[in-house]
Amino acid sequence: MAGGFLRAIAERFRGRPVDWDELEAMLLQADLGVKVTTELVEGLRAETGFSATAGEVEREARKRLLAMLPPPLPPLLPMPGTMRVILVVGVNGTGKTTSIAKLAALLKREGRSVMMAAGDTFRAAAIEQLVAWGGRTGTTVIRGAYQGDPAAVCHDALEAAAREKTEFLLVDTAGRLHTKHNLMQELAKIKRVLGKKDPSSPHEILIVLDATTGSNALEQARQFKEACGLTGAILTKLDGSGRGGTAVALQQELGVAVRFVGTGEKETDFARFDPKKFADEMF
Ligand SMILES: Nc1nc2c(ncn2[C@@H]2O[C@H](COP(=O)(O)OP(=O)(O)O)[C@@H](O)[C@H]2O)c(=O)[nH]1
Ligand SMILES: [Mg+2]
Repeated sequence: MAGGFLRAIAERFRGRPVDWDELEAMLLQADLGVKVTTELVEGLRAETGFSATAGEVEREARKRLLAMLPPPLPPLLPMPGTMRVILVVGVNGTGKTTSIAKLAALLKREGRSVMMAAGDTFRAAAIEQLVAWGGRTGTTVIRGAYQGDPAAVCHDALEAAAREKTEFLLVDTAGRLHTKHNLMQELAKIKRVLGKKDPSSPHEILIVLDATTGSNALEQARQFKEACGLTGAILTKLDGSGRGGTAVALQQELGVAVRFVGTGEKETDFARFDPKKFADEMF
C-alpha cells in the first residue's frame, strides 16, 4: 500500500509553523470528510498550540485518527441451526463480485462451508464472472437466467444452502438498474425473500466502496444506508490509491464500520479490517 498522507503533511510543514488552513485542505484531500477534518483540526490546535511543529501534529493526528476508526471485526461465526446470510450491495464497478469471491475464499480457508448467489442478473457478464470465481475457489454458485428475477435466485439459493447445510450464503446484487428507484425496490424485494423463513436474515448487509472515489463513496454509503440499511462496509482498491480516509469518514459520519479491505485483484488480496494495521499503512 502507498499511503502515508500524515507523513506527507509533516513533510510539507517541516521547518515552518503548521498552517491550519493548509492542513485542513490536505485532510479533506485525504477523504476524511468535513466533519472529521473540522474536529481533527480543532483538536490539534487545542492540543499542540498555535506554534505546533510538523512532527507534533503528525503524532497527535495519527493517535486521534486511530481512535476514530471502527473496532476490529469479531469473526463471523456460523449460526447454529441455520445459515448466515450476507447480502452485498453497492454501485457498479466498486468490486462487489470480486469481494464476494474473496470473502468466500477467506471463509473456506477457515474451514467454513460457503455458497454464493448470483443476484446480479442485470448483466450477463456478472453471472459468468461469479461462476468463474466459483470454479476457481471451489464454491457452489446458484444462478438464474440473465435478466431474470434476482429474488427468485435468492429463493433458490436459500433452499440449496439449507439442503446442503451450508454455513454461509453470500449474495451478489446488481449495482445499476435503469433508475435508482428500481435498484432500491429490487434490494427491498431481495431482503424480503431472504427474510421469509428467518426474519433476522440477511444477517449482514455490506456495502462495497471503492476507496479511490473519496466523497462519492461516502455519498453512496449514505444512500444505501437510507434505502436498505447497512451493517458494514468492504473498502476496495486500497492498493495503489493509499486513500484510506474514507474509513474514518464512514465511521464518524454514518456509523458504518469497515469490515473488510480489498487490496488487489487476486483472491488473497483481501483481509478483515484491522484498525492498527490500517492506520500504520494508510495514515
Ligand atoms: N486493484 C484492485 N482492483 C479491484 C479490487 N476489487 C475489485 N477490483 C477490480 O475492480 C473491477 C470491478 O470489480 P467487480 O467485482 O466486477 O465490481 P462490481 O461491478 O461491483 O461487481 C474488476 O476489474 C476487479 O478486478 C481491489 O481491491 N483492488
Ligand atoms: Mg458484479
